[in-house]
Amino acid sequence: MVASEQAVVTGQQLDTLSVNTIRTLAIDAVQKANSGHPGAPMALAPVAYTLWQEFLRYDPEEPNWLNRDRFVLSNGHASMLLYSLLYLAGVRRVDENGEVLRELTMPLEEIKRFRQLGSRTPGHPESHITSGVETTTGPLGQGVGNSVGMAIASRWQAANFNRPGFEVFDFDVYAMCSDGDLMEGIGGEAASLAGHLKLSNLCWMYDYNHVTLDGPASWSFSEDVATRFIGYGWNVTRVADANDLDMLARAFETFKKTTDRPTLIIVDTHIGYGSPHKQDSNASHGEPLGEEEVRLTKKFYGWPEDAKFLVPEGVIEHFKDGIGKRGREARSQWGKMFEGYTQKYPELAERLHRMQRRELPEGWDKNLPSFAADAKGIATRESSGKVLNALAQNIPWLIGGSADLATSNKTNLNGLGDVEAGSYSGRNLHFGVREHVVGASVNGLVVSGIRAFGATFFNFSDYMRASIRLAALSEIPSIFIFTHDSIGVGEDGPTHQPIEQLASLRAMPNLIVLRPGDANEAVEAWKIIARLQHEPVALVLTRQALPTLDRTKYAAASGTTRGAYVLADAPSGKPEVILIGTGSEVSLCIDAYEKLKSEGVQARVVSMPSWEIFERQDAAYKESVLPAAVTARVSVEMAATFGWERWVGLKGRTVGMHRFGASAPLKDLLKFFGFTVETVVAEARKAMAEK
Ligand SMILES: Cc1ncc(C[n+]2csc(CCOP(=O)(O)OP(=O)(O)O)c2C)c(N)n1
Ligand SMILES: [Mg+2]
Repeated sequence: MVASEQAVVTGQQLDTLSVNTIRTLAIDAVQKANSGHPGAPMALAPVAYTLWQEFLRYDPEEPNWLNRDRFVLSNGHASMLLYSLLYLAGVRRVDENGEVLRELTMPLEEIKRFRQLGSRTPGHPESHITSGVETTTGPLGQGVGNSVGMAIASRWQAANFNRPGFEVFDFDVYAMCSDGDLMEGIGGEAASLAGHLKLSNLCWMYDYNHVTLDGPASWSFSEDVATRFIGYGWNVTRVADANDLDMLARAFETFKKTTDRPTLIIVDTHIGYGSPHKQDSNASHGEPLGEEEVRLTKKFYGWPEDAKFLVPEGVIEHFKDGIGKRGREARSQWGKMFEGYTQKYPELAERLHRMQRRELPEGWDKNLPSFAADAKGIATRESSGKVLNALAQNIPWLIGGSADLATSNKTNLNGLGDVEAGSYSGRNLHFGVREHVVGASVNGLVVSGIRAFGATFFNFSDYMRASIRLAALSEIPSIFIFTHDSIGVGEDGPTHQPIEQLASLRAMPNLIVLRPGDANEAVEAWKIIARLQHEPVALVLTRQALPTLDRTKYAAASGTTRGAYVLADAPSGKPEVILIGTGSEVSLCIDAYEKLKSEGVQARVVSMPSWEIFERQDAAYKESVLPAAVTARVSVEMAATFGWERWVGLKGRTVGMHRFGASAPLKDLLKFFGFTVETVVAEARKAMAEK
């Protein structure tokens, strides 16, 4: 009796000690960096602690485990919370090849280097920098958006890989979030979609602290969040005191028991108004506490006031006995089951192996279409749709959907079923008119091993941009398909006609932008996309038909793989002028070229479906396509000309868009905006005259 009472007391003390270690590590790291947010990690420490220590099925020794529960810190400004957990739980580092190393992903030294150059503790969690970080967060709302994709991934993988007696996938997804995450529109889209899909494996923990950066949340946020989420079809539960570990545990148990809806746990926290002994002040919110405040706060926690980065004896062992032991047991049990699975279903196991390594299956490129020359031609959205369908036959984990435009985007995977509430095995996702969460959930699917794509009109890529950017930053191969790529849209008018989107996406580091010029370039584009492992792609396609070029007359479409290639050359091989086109303007360049040729001008046409890929080619190849000596160059693209100086040079000319478009039949727009053979020929002559 006495002994067990003793044990209870010790257990509670260790709980408190562990929670306060998370808090003080965050305080010290933020103070040392003199930058960052200590408030949220301090307040959320007990929530994260309870989750990790008691519930999260996660083996710190095997952070790659396929069926691990996922933890997403959507309020990425609380990064120190995650870094402290990774350190205290002893999570191992995983290298770029997916090998688990002996080394820890988060040694204490890295916490001491919080927010410093080259550290594994950047201001906001970055998954490609710090293994154990499941997804990059910081832009509020993106993490909760990712969590929906991850929860879909769990369900989809379960539906496709589990077999009787072999529960390979049943992982849960937990996302911590703040007022900002729920104020953001994307948070609403994500919650709406998750509720619709009845993702009962998804749990959000909302830090209801009544405060944002500028001041009390009440200045700008007064809706009843609980009622809103109930309206979305969520299960909503509340923990009135974040420090009540029993109540927190009960909330997580409620989540585990709920089988028909996602769960929102609203956790009342108060610390955000300042340090705990100074509840009326907002001064320190979102900023380091300051030395004096650090001292007082530590005193409040019963911590040695002068200790820095103190990890009391027993805390790390306590984590080992908690999440460590539970995680190891769960994973090793799973491992035994998976051995049997591998024996019985070697093909499925092999599939999972490849998915995890972002490899392609054997024969991934068989039966891809090729297109015969045809003057009338076919829109690249159509040709792309055909290639996508062929690839989907070969790559069983290629799945995706559109923001309610699949019929227009030609992204339906015919005959391959749908993902619906309660039935998750299909290959077509129906995102609804929710572009923001298309982007974020595609990223969540991709970090879960699925090759996912999302689609909409190119003009609305703006809505997805924040997610595209995170895919690029975190080096994941998300696929974004955009059709209706220019004023070629015609009658729908300027609200639907992209102008600056090409330039703006080309400005984004590590994003591949591909704008194929005809059906066969679209095939080549998809071959490039399929092989990407560390870069997302924006595939930019037309609504209107484009001629399918005669490749016996002009160069092969395989030149696409080099980003730009000589499609038609001057008969002498020594061009006086170079016309550079992308997408729908390639055939216009060809027509202008034929005209110039008939007039005795030595012209060359360069098709340039991807600036980024061309940039990477060696100098000799680039020189062979765009010889430095030929300064008479004309770019032709139905988009903002911003950036084309790079390729046409100071003496070059650009044919492009200098204003928003207009609502009219395409043939009138082409004439009005000067996308005609006459204009291109005239510009070519001007360029030649200037040299
Ligand atoms: C999309 C986006 N907008 C703005 C910010 C800058 N920012 C960081 S935290 C924050 C708000 C903080 O309030 P809350 O979300 O309630 O988090 P708390 O401070 O309570 O932890 C803002 C506006 C951001 N990170 N992401
Ligand atoms: Mg807040």
